[in-house]
Amino acid sequence: MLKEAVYHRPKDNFAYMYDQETLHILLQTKKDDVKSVSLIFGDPYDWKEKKWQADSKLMRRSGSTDLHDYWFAEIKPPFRRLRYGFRCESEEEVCYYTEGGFFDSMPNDIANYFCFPYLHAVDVFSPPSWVKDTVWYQIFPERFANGDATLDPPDTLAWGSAKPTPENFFGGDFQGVIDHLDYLEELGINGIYFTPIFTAYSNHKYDTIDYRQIDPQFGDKKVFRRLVDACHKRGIRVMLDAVFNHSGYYFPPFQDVLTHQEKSRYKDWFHLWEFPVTSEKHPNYDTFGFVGSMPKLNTNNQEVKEYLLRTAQYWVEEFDIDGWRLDVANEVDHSFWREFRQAVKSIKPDVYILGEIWHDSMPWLRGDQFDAVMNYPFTNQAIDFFAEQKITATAFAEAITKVLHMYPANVNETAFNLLDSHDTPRIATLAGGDKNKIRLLYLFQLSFIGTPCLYYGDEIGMTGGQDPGCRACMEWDENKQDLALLAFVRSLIGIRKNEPLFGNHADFRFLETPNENCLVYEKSGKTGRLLFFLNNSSNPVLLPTGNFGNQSTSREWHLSAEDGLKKQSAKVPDELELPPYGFRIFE
Ligand code: ARE
Repeated sequence: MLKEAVYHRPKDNFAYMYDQETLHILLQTKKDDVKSVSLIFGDPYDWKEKKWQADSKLMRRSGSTDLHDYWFAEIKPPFRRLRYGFRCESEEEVCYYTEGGFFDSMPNDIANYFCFPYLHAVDVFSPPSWVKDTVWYQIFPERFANGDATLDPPDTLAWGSAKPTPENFFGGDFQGVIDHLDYLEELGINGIYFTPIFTAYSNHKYDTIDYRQIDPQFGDKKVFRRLVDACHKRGIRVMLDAVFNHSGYYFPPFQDVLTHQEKSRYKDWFHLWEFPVTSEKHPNYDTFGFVGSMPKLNTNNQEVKEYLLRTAQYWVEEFDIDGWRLDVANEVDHSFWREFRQAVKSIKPDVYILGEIWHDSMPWLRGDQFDAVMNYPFTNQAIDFFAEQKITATAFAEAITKVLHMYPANVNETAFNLLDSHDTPRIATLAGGDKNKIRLLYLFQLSFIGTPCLYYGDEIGMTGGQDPGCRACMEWDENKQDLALLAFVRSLIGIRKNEPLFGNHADFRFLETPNENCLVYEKSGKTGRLLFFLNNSSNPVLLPTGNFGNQSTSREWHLSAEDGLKKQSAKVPDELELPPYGFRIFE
């Protein structure tokens, strides 16, 4: 056994409360090294005749990555306390792994064991319950629809008349969104994420001037309130973008600094290096990236803190918004985010907090800061496999398994799974315009656990490269929309909402594939199980199903744009025919 590869810590993704009674324990070992693992566990105070009363439970292999196997067990400690260790068995040996190291036989001294001291209900990671059943739709307000031409900023171009540039404006606004709520409701989404809407200089509005005002090009507070109410009436939640890492150049406190320099009462609101403060050539203050027009805010300053936290509360309190997406969340201090959580949840306990972090984000997902992060590690793998076909089915399964094992299961259930965004090229462009690939991307995203987010216009096949290319005006001319793709996405969203196994109420796992172009996965839950077979290639495939064909499936699901979902009696055949980019689903 390769002992160096055996890993556990009694926290985070390796040991966590799934709910207030249930502990999940995981162990990592070298791939294909250990044959079986048992959890040895007991209450720390349960002794008889000087002997600790430990129990044992076989752990199941919950997944494999390129390097590791993961072993999983669920325990409900009757007194909410646990000491535990692992019995690992390989071909050549048996050993016991504990906090005190490795032993040939079970150690007697309880001090050696891992310790989960107490299951406190208050410490359980608890995102709002509605998020689990949400399908998000991301809107870049300047580019969704122009519903009120009287608000257009100077030099507004005719809708869709030019390619998006970092500077141009097309006049998208809230009235435009209100006008198209029927479209969104029919699509089936039930959450909208708006990129910034507060007064700012640029077309993307990430350079805030006034955090308490709606940008006049989008409308005013009255129309925003109408928008939120109209969404709520249709069961659609509303999430706004909080750009608290930095302000815009024209944010009055920063302007005050430029004017009054050392004498400015706002000089501690920013991270200034020296006086005179200047943005000429290279800014001499901390910024987002190297962008002089985005001075970094000092979120450790009491006044800044109060100002931003009050702002966050204001939009929840006054406008009943349902969520905050936090821009550049990982460059703001943890202490600020802890206070942020308390502040907004004290107004509305089920408000959703989503951090924009592109990397492994465990430190923000321990229950005291965010409810989710934007799951770009998922995005990257989905693009590599489906859109760009750069990796095999096994490599994809291993990579996604790794992403899943980065976090506790309850964190994965609310992960914000996106395929692209206003910061990346669109999927249609990444997939070289191949709609077959896009269909598989959506099928995987919408049948995966977590909460999926669609980027406006992807559902009708819009293309666009890296920012600003991905920010074109929404195409409203039906003759230019891919209506077949739209119908397909609409029916997938419908299935996700109506079939708990397809949606977020089932366990997900990959099955070993006999063909490197084909992905096989299973969703299982209280009501049964689903088996998915996806052919990610332009050739037809005859897939031997020896490994899973004999399992008790009884119906095949047929999905068509016209009739939605139809279920037909069928078993998985010994050899499964999959057309190019085809998929089949069995129940
Ligand atoms: C503009 C130009 C860009 C140019 C950039 C730098 O459009 O082409 O590269 O300037 O000069 C907003 C606007 C952008 C604008 C930017 C600066 O939307 O159009 O870019 O402001 O003016 C990292 C951060 C992540 C951040 C991305 C962009 O970690 O937080 O970079 N995303 C948010 C928003 C953006 C927004 C800002 C931040 C600023 O979502 O829209 O930009 O408020 C890797 C790294 C990630 C990195 C990611 C993307 O994976 O690991 O950390 O994200 O790439 O670069």
